[in-house]
Amino acid sequence: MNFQNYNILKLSYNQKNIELLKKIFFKMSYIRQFELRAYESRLEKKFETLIYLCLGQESIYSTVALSIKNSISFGQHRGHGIYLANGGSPKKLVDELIGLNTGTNKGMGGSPPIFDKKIGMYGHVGLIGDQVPVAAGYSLVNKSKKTICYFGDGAAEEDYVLATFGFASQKKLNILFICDDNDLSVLTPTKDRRSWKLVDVAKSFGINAIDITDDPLTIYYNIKKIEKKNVPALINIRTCREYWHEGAGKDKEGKYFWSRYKIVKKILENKNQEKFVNSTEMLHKKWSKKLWEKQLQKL
Ligand SMILES: Cc1ncc(C[n+]2csc(CCOP(=O)(O)OP(=O)(O)O)c2C)c(N)n1
Ligand SMILES: [Mg+2]
Repeated sequence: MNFQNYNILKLSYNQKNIELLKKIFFKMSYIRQFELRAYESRLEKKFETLIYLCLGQESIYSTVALSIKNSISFGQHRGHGIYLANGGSPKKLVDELIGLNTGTNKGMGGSPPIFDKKIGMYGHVGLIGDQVPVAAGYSLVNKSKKTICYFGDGAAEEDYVLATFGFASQKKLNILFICDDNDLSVLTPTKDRRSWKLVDVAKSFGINAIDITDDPLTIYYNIKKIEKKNVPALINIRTCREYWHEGAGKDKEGKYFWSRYKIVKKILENKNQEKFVNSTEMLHKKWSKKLWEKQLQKL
């Protein structure tokens, strides 16, 4: 099934929505150009540690960060976008990826566990979904801030993730679970792994749950509806991973592939925003090249 328009909100591109989309696109381009340079540097073997790129999934992190202020984020191994969208230091992120002690985790963790208390981001430690019960524990003692907990569709199958839904519901936690549903656990599609839908399971625990595509305005307006209620909620967001699960390589674009970045770019271009789109991409391309080159010299 093609999820490109799955439960998409059909909104008019009026001035307000165009301005909102431009803000989101700006962040998407920032993340994308950072990741593309990371990809190239890894491909050219300028560094050789593990790398989990979030290319293709930028709209999720960009939109969530713009929709909810003053939150705490828990990420899984594909966490660069969460970190950058929430104001993390790109320099510290490069340093972490290339193993310098000036990195987010002193260069000891690399790509998967990006952690920076300064911006309220906690990474996971290796088991997929292990951040989910930890995020619930955090939320239990920090009720004033919304805790946002990201995990993948593969991690959604772990018992401790499902058990956390029950706990969050019982304790009425101020937590938003976001499943980055790229339909893949490494290389295995969801249809070969399970027959149930995550939203149905979450609902059975009494959690408000929705299943949508990664269109920025659809994410934004759905979050606005649930954001103010300080109770647990889950958003399953259908998206496409564009690059390999790990490492520097591009996934084959299957029958149901879409690039949300390219779609958003096209929408803005069609709304006479070509100049903005080009200057934004150029700005981030130049910035990322300079940043990566400078930090790589330290190796
Ligand atoms: C408990 C556990 N089982 C298996 C693995 C190996 N593993 C690492 S990433 C991954 C796939 C995770 O898929 P998903 O949660 O959908 O995240 P995505 O990579 O798609 O972002 C697996 C199975 C692991 N790290 N932990
Ligand atoms: Mg996945």
